[in-house]
Amino acid sequence: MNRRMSLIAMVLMVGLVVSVTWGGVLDRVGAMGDSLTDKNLESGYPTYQNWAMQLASERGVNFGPSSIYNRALSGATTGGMPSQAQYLVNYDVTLAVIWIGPNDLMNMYSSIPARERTQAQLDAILAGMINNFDSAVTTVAGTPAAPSGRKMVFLNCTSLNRTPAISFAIEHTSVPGMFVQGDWIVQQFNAHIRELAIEYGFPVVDTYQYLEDLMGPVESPNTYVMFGDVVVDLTRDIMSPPPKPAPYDDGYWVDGFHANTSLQGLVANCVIEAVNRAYCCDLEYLSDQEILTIGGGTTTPGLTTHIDIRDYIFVPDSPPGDFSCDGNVDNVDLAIFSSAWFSDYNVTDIVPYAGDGTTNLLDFAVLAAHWLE
Ligand SMILES: [Ca+2]
Ligand SMILES: [Ca+2]
Repeated sequence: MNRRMSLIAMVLMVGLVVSVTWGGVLDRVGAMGDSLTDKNLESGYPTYQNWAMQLASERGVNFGPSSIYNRALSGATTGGMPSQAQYLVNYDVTLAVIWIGPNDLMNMYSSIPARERTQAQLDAILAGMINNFDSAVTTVAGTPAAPSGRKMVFLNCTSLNRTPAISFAIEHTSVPGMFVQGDWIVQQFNAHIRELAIEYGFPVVDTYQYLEDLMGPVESPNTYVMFGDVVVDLTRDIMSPPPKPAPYDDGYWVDGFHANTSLQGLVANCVIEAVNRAYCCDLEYLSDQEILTIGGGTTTPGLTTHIDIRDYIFVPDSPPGDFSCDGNVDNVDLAIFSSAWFSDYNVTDIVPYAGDGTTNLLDFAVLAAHWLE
């Protein structure tokens, strides 16, 4: 009997029900960040909902009464994170999500003339960002050696240069190097966030690579992404948005910078994937049609599609098939799997993406492939 066959035999024999959860991690969820997470940005965008608002309204994630645990503020830099973190500690949140960085760069662009910027200044800005981020994380989560018990999800700084607004600026500036400098800072900052995540065992959503892949090659960027049969526009003619045919949705606000509801919905799914894998939660993904509905877009009745975001979530020591979230794929996971056999338990129904409604051999193949990792 080969390894897979013997595992199948074990699945059929093991009747033990094992339930391993990080109970309570979603009891009180806080958010730190800037306008990409700010809950008060609906004016002018009546159908807009960012990732946190979508998780609150569609999945009942508890951000507190009137989302008071969402402390994100439009315009905030990393400098605002320690105080946002202190709020979350005062509210005694169980989980804190942090997504910050772009405004530090925007401040640099506007405050230091591009031609006069020195490497020492770039280093100082980066060091400040890292210091602020670390301080916020320590406030919420303690240290790796002395953890507070609060969990976190890190979203790294997105690739600003790929937003339509900054792409437009890069094309038309006489000092394109200023944006190369900005990108250098972002990449160093993100590398630090990943190291910190490994130290703490927290998941990271790679919003930088997500936007890189979404926008495609720099020389010939993607102009749209499909949500089912709906064209989600990735361009923004900032001066005069052209009329678009239906079914159609805007990926960005008219500023060409802020992700609109559709793209924010994908970020919501990234956070769902992060908490599911890192903390054994079982939140269901938002379907593309659901996200379009939230954003007031056109949907196709009966059509349920999912854009696969799994590549953008990094969970330290978390091989696929680790249903118990302890870092190993072993008998504990097999017991969970076998007790879910042929059920619609979405923790074990991982193939195809977003599941097929059944824990079956497709899912078992993943467990078998990572057995004893
Ligand atoms: Ca396990
Ligand atoms: Ca399945």
